[in-house]
Amino acid sequence: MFIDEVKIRVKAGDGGNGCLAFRREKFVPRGGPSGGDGGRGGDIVMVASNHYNTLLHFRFNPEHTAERGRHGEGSQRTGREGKSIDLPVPVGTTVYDAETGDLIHDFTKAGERFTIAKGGRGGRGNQHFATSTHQAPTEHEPGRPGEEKQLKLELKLLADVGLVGFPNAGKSTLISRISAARPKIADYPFTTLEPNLGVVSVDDRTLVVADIPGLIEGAHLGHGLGIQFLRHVERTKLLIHLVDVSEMSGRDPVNDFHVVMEELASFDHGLSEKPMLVVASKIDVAQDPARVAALNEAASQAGYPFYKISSVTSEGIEQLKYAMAHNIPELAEETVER
Ligand SMILES: Nc1nc2c(ncn2[C@@H]2O[C@H](COP(=O)(O)OP(=O)(O)OP(=O)(O)O)[C@@H](O)[C@H]2O)c(=O)[nH]1
Ligand SMILES: [Mg+2]
Repeated sequence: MFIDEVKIRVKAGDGGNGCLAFRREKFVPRGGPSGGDGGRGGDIVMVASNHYNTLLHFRFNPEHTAERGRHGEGSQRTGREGKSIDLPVPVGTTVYDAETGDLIHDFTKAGERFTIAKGGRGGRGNQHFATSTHQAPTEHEPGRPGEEKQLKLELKLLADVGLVGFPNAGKSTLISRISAARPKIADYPFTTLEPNLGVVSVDDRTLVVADIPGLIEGAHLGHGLGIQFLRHVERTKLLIHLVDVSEMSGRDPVNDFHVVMEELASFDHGLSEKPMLVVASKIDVAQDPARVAALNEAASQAGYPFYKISSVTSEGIEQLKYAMAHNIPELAEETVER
């Protein structure tokens, strides 16, 4: 469930052919063989990048071919080399040969480069085949084919954003709204028993959002499903704290907010210091604006930005998506660069 997987095909460029040519020049009586070599084909190089956190970009684009080398020409001209291609992959990507299942490479740090398919060598032109007894060689080599491989890429997904809140707060409904994930949603607490991950696109960026089982008072003592699932959001860069502001919950939103904050603090592991957006959910069925205002006030006092959404009418969903992207440091930086 936490593994993103994609199959791709890569084909490095073929080498150019060696040329068969003889020098023919005015006033040079016996021109020798002059066929140049073919150029090398381009390589396919994978480069680990921090700018990608999923393999989604390969899903839309599973075939990559590098340019072939140009053929050699007369007058000993070597063909131009084919251009190599860089394929960015997220740090943490593991590459397997899709046919044999063998591990080819594991990308562990940003900037790491690995040539996954080598371009073919160019063929030699006839100029190389001349010897003292063989002065007019007609031999010339074809270029070698570039390597071609079927690859399987795997990436253990780490969530960028964690959804926390009471059971039934609408966490799974939200993730199903903003991503392709289709977790179970139901009108009772503890519908989600295992974390779900969704990949959310904001402009041309992607972020991974984790939906985890709800927390209740005393979760750190093992009440409800406990706080064990919080380890799945421990390494996220941002938390979204959903608070049901409808009357249906039968509880006070401000109280819910504090209860969850205390459970996060009990789990510790830096969760209470993480950037957080406080989000009032089910705003479409919230009758009493005072409850929403009170939650807004509590969030501001604690220093967190506040948003209001309805996953049913879509109110506030786009704003929340952009707020997520802007509150994740690397993503925000890139948005500025563009
Ligand atoms: N009216 C309305 N209902 C919503 C909204 N979001 C969620 N719900 C309903 O609230 C109920 C609970 O939603 P879930 O998404 O399962 O809640 P959850 O937070 O994932 O709950 P657990 O997995 O049990 O922790 C479902 O009946 C949803 O249809 C909303 O924006 N408006
Ligand atoms: Mg759920």
